[in-house]
Amino acid sequence: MLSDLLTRRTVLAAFCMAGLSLAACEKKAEDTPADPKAGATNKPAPSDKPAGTLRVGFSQIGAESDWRRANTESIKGEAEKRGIELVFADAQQKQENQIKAIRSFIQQKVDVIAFSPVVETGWEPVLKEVKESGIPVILTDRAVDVSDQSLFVTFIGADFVEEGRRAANWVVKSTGGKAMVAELQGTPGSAPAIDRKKGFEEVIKAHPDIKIIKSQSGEFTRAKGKEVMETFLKSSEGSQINVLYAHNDDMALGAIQAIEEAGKKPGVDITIVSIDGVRAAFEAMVAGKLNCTVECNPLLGPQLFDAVEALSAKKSIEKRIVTKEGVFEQAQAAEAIKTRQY
Ligand code: GYE
Repeated sequence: MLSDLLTRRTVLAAFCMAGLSLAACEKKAEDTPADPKAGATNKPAPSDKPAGTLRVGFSQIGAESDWRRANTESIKGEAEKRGIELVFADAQQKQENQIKAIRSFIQQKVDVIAFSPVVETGWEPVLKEVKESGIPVILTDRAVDVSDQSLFVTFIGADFVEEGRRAANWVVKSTGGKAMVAELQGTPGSAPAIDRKKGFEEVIKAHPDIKIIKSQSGEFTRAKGKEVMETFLKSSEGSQINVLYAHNDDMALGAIQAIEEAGKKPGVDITIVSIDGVRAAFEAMVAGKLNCTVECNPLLGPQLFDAVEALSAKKSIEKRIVTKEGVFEQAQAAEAIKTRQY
């Protein structure tokens, strides 16, 4: 329809006036689709997205946990709701796949590149390439360790050190400051594994009777959490473990199975605290098998696309956007589960 075409052009003009980068506007102009029904003579569009539609490349880590799946759904759902075209790539836990995806987003000339970095280090070269292309980068969920902070516009996500502190404070409170702790760490080299360990250790330093006697990565998955907990329990210190600190709920849920198979009562013989606050963790708390979960909100879609839209409108955005989270104990689980969104 001619009116459609005019609307698209108006949107395009408004979009360009709003101050998106010149390159982006040129691309939008070039992408203005021909409308065969209106008998338009413009060249066929290289992409079938309507002019003015924002296109965002997003590189996701994978689907290792319930948290991650909720995060992916939030991002996909929010893009769809706002009419933003999302080019989504799943890296299957590999940094090299994320780097490839980011390079392909540069080639596709997306308007914004967003990603959740699997590990903290090793991003400088590819982020420099993105900077040269003029495409802004938004980090979601996990941070990167780079010396040049201009390589990304903002980092949206939780404060993982604080989550680790919260888990430790809960252990101090519930054990009276005396515990033999087994720790299941997240993906080696990832921001949440590094920071959740750091925050936890920072708090227990003041409590000499709380000791971490076992600590290993369970890679944020249920299967690995179960496997590593089995080896903890079978080790010579296995019978001393009376607290489990898992860097995410999925590993705690796997460990619960291992504890049961070893003939012990999770939540009773071994007190368990984990991080995320996914539905299955609340169910385990209602069943008395998990004692506490420290919330980490995966529903980052709205904040991500608020930032994308603010960028395209040349509005200034904060360098660090922190998500708000709580701590939930068994006694609150039955009530809280009713309103959980993930
Ligand atoms: O805690 C874990 C996931 O980066 C916060 O990654 C995220 C973590 C989350 O796999 O379940």
